[in-house]
Amino acid sequence: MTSLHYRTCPLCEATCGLELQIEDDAVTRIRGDRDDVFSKGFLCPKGSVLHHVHEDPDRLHQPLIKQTDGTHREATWDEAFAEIERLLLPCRERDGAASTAIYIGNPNVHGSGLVTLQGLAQTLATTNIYTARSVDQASREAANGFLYGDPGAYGVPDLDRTELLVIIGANPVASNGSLATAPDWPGRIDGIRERGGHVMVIDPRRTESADRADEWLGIRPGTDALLLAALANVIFAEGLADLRAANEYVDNVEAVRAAVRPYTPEAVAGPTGIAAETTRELARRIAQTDRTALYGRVGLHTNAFGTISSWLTDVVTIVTGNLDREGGVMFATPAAPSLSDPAEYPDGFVTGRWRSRVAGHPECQGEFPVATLPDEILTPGDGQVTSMICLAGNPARSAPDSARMEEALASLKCLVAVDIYRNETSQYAHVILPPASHLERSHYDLFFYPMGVRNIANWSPPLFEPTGPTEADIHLRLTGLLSGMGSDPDVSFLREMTTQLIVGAVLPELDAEAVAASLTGETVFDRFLDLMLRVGPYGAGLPDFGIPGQALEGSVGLSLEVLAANPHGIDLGPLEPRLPERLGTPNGRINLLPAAIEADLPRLQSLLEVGPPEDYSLIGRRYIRSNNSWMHNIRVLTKGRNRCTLMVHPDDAETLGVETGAMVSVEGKVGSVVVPVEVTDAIALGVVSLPHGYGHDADGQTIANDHPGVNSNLLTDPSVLDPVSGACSINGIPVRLVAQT
Ligand SMILES: Nc1nc2c(c(=O)[nH]1)N[C@H]1C(S)=C(S)[C@@H](COP(=O)(O)OP(=O)(O)OC[C@H]3O[C@@H](n4cnc5c(=O)[nH]c(N)nc54)[C@H](O)[C@@H]3O)O[C@H]1N2
Ligand SMILES: Nc1nc2c(c(=O)[nH]1)N[C@H]1C(S)=C(S)[C@@H](COP(=O)(O)OP(=O)(O)OC[C@H]3O[C@@H](n4cnc5c(=O)[nH]c(N)nc54)[C@H](O)[C@@H]3O)O[C@H]1N2
Ligand code: SF4
Ligand SMILES: [Mo]
Repeated sequence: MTSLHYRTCPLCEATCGLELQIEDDAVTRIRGDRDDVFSKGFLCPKGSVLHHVHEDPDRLHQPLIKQTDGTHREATWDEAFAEIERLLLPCRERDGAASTAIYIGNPNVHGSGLVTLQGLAQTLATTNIYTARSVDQASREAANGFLYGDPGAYGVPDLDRTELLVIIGANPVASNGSLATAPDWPGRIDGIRERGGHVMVIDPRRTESADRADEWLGIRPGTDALLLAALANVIFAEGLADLRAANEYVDNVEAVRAAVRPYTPEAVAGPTGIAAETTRELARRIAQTDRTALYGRVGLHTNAFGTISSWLTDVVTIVTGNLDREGGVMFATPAAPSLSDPAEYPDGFVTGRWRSRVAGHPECQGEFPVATLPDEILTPGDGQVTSMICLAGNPARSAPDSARMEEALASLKCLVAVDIYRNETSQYAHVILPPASHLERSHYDLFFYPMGVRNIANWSPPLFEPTGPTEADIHLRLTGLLSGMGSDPDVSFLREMTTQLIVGAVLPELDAEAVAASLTGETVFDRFLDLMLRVGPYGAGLPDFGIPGQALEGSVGLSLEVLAANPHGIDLGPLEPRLPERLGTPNGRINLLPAAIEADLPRLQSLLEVGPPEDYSLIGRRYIRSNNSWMHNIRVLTKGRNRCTLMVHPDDAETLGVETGAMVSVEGKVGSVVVPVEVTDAIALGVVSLPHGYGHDADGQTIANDHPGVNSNLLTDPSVLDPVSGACSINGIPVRLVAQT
């Protein structure tokens, strides 16, 4: 029997609708769902093989336990949790609660464990919390916190109404976009141009996005903050500043004018490699176009000036009157409100409430930079990390200085990994716990709709019955174990308690038990979602408990039931102005020069004095057919040419005496790799590019192991990071190149 099912793709931030054809309990085809209200049929090669992950013979179905000879053996779930109890609890007893670290990897933000993992982290009662955020968007979130009083207040480019889109250090045609949820970036970029608008890409590499845009500006890696400061400088100097509506709630504009005074286009031309006149013209264009959106991502956020760069992006947006304005940079109004809670910072957003033990890094949103995790594991003393839980992550490939990271992971007394595969990190795990697959769970993009370029709500039920515990139940069982309930706690009791605790936190005045009992949904995640949808801005309310619903034009208020009845999603319309009401700052206003940024600004001055680089500058890249350090075990995606190559400019290749296919040694401060060269004029002179997430030398993924590639993070220096947010510098790494004979 053939049937069609609809669900949102959980693999990246674009939230595409998929149409899955099922025959005899197997997926036989995945296409884009043409009726999806957001993606309208768009999908990428990864979405079309989502079922290959589900069916991958190397995907784990049973837990693995490490044996004394270092190899893993399959175990029952009871054995696995008994082993965790045997290893983890004595570590915590002996070394204290802070000695357990937790690492939360990227797929968690796409998963149904997003609610329960928070309880797990709290139960650990440790300051050693690490996530992929510090190799990603930490700096952007710090700037959100300082400016808008809420690290979760992401301004997104209003892609469908903008006239000028300036993309800085992002490649959405390959990545499908990030911190700006929009299926079909390629189509939306084309749309801007078809409307007579202009798209410009600022990137050291002429990327797939640059090829699709009107203009490409090849900047020297790590210098965007200077360019942005110069743009602000010109806008002020030429009298082009006009805050429009933001005048009513933005303070300290004059202080910013003074702060960017030294950064003239001439002063930044040397370090950025961008001619002064080009910078001037860009500044005028940004100010004089009616609707401009600046959009920065990984290339802008993950470097030593990440927070300053994020702030400056918003300074340019604000002083040209493009914040919170149609076609500019706007804030979504999600159906289920964002998970961040500005109430955590009653006196305004801060970092550095506590510091890491060894290197003294300030916490940011309660986390330390993952760059310093090996320090905490390898340095003896009170508070040393001796055990760790790794949730859907691969720090052995995604974090800086992998050689030292692996040394650290191998030294742990207890490492528990929750992962669907054995990977380069979980090879060191004492226990690996594999959750149910992406098709065996419900899905709702709690994390990504709050950064949508339209307001959308779409929920998908599980396609198949889970054959093992779900991610959330694994979190709950670990939480129970850590709370002294033994290795086999009553998970259904924990589900109920967790739901009631959530209700109590959201609606403290009501009877949590009664409200929880009234919620729809089979899982903690779905019941949480039902609650948040009901009390959200389009919600059905909880009439039985005196909470009225919101009137939705031509429709009933939202609840899980309503979403379940709409498998192609519900379009809640284009973004609407939200300021100043959205601000979480103590005085409800924006301070354009937050104290933490002002204190850090002298550091930017030093970047002006940097001379021409002696070494090459290494940057990363992403491919549409790859997903960070995984999905390399899916043959359809990995077949064809080797993508793990070092891109080199033709003139540099000539200097080095190498051609495409030649091997070079790439040598950085902390390590080196030998990799084949790909000569291409799509990269700036003096810059080389290597994708991250390769180096599959741990057994467990047959296809990935056959084409391992090299691990670019062997070269990443953990000591270079943004001191405000802890965002690590994974781009602009100085390297020497040595041709191999
Ligand atoms: N040099 C360099 N380094 C980088 C980057 C870069 O651009 N350059 N990018 C950085 C960025 S932006 C990020 S987000 C990080 C990502 O880094 P991480 O979050 O540390 O790791 P991933 O590579 O995403 O690996 C995710 C793991 O989760 C598993 N997995 C997939 N789905 C599920 C699931 O549903 N449940 C569970 N339990 N496991 C699952 C996969 O098998 C895989 O092993 O890497 C960062 N590192
Ligand atoms: N296919 C695919 N899609 C993905 C992922 C994936 O691995 N594969 N990962 C997902 C994740 S976790 C994330 S966070 C997003 C990331 O989404 P993006 O940020 O769009 O992806 P990147 O390819 O890392 O783009 C960063 C760009 O910055 C450029 N760059 C490097 N250094 C600098 C610099 O100093 N200045 C400037 N201006 N540019 C610089 C790089 O050349 C690159 O083109 O993608 C997500 N989507
Ligand atoms: S773009 Fe992202 S969400 Fe869309 S199909 Fe591809 S991986 Fe899935
Ligand atoms: Mo990321």
